[in-house]
Amino acid sequence: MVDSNPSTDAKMALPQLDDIAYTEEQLLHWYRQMRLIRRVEEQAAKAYMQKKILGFCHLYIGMEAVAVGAEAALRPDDYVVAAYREHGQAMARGVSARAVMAELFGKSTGVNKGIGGSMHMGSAEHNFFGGYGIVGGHVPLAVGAAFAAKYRGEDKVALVYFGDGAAQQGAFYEALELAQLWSLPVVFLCENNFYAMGTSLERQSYLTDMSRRGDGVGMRRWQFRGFDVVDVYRNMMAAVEHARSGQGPVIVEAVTYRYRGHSMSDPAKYRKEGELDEFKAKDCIDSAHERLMSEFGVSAEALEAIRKEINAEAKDAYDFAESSPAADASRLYDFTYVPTEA
Ligand SMILES: Cc1ncc(C[n+]2csc(CCOP(=O)(O)OP(=O)(O)O)c2C)c(N)n1
Ligand SMILES: [Mg+2]
Repeated sequence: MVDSNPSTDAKMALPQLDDIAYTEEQLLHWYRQMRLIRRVEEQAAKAYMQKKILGFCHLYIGMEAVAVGAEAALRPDDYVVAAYREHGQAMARGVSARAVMAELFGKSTGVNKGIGGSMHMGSAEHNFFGGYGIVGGHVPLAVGAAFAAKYRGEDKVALVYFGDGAAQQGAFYEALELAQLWSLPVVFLCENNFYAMGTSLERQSYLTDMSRRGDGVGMRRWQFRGFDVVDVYRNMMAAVEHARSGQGPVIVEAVTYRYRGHSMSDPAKYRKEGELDEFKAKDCIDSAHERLMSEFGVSAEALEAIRKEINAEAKDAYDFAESSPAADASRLYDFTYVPTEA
């Protein structure tokens, strides 16, 4: 599915990644994070079916390695902007499972006091600016954040997640152009999961290597596989280093796949036969599990203990959300433009 090497141009040569090391401790942390994100979303799916969660709800199941690997390459003071499939991205940034679940339930203990909901999770404390439901509309926000960092002389980067569908939007192209023109520290991270709602990549885009969107503005770019957290980490380390070192923006594309439909109301009948199984065979949790055992000698029992611990944490988040008080509708406008005391 991944296109062949995009370019032989020296400026565009692929980075050398094999030397980027990681420790057992890091990989264990990523494994836990991916498991937690998945389990929280499985619980959310259950709650949705029971009508405990209402409205839109887009799950990230299958794509966890992308957010976890990307986050591992960032610093807490960097900026992150996301679209509407962002529960996992918020958790990878450090927002708690409780705060995410309570937000999904529309409870006052949620990360945005239950007023934002599934598509609008944000946390200033974590420099996590979005959740946005307007496809592609959030991409320029990262350019603004990166401009602020550069203007203030800070060495922060702004990372923006966007889908293959979002890469067709005008706002996206404008953002790329300005970031490149002003050499801003932005990492544009395309999560190419092969579908924009029910429309397959081939039906919506002439080019299927979305990183090539950078060619039109001369931006450093490459594509990589997003199924293994170590692969993602290495590629994102190179991308973030490029942006942080003052060489300007970079656009990278993680090839990934969502196991569920676009949203909870989508049975995903448009998939090709066998496609889902083909991608499940590359599952990011399974591959981290294998790496932990084969590279670091972690025992199957130790990993099973982690699984149980994480399941308990997700259950705790569910119970916490269920027993929390509902969002206070009278405060609907309090948090829209300016911070208001809690
Ligand atoms: C401006 C705009 N146009 C259309 C929509 C309807 N819409 C919601 S999600 C979506 C598909 C986006 O796909 P992609 O960017 O690949 O993200 P994914 O859902 O795969 O994560 C569309 C067209 C929207 N929300 N905003
Ligand atoms: Mg998509």
